[in-house]
Amino acid sequence: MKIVSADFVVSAHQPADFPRAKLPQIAFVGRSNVGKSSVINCLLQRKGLAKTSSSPGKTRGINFYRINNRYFFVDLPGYGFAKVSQQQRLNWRRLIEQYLANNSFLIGAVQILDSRLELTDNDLVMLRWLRHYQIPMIIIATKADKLSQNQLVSQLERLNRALSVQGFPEAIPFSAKTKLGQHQLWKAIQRLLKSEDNREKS
Ligand SMILES: Nc1nc2c(ncn2[C@@H]2O[C@H](COP(=O)(O)OP(=O)(O)OP(=O)(O)O)[C@@H](O)[C@H]2O)c(=O)[nH]1
Ligand SMILES: [Mg+2]
Repeated sequence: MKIVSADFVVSAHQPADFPRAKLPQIAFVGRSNVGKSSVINCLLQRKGLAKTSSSPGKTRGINFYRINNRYFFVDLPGYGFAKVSQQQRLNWRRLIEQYLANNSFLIGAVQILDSRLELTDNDLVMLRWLRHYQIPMIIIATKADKLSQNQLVSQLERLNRALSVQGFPEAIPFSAKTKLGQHQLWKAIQRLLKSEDNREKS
């Protein structure tokens, strides 16, 4: 995909902040610090567009990026960060549900997992939300560069087994550092965008 433009639009803290442009949206979800912003920067080949940080909980609002004036990439705040108050957790939950529910522009979500870790309860809650709202999902297992080839193979097997037991699709191995999986992920995203184009035409 040729990226002609990629612009930060807004960091939404309430539904009134969501952009009104009638463009399809692809959301990026995952636990805090898993590498969501890095995946977006990697796909767009823009180093600092989505803010990344080694301290978790960096992305607090829902950040919208307009790509080629045709669609949005949407960076959701991460879940599972221990050092937040009960109130912040509730706010997070409400904002995400308000975003996911009845959003006809949301044509798909990229669920990001850490290739080194097991599927967490929070990951499962998120995946079930996506399924509940019938949002097509792409799953990736990032930070693959932190594993040896053998470790990656066995970790992926474990993750994919846990995912398939719950009826979810397999994870694409990914690394924002080495760009492993970048083309496969773009292809999957383009498939979603294309099916949206076809739906609009019909
Ligand atoms: N080695 C390696 N490090 C990565 C990769 N992806 C992200 N990181 C690092 O992991 C840390 C967190 O990355 P972010 O992209 O900020 O993660 P995030 O999910 O957006 O974090 P929050 O917005 O805080 O929830 C940063 O230090 C990144 O440099 C990867 O594929 N490989
Ligand atoms: Mg982030």
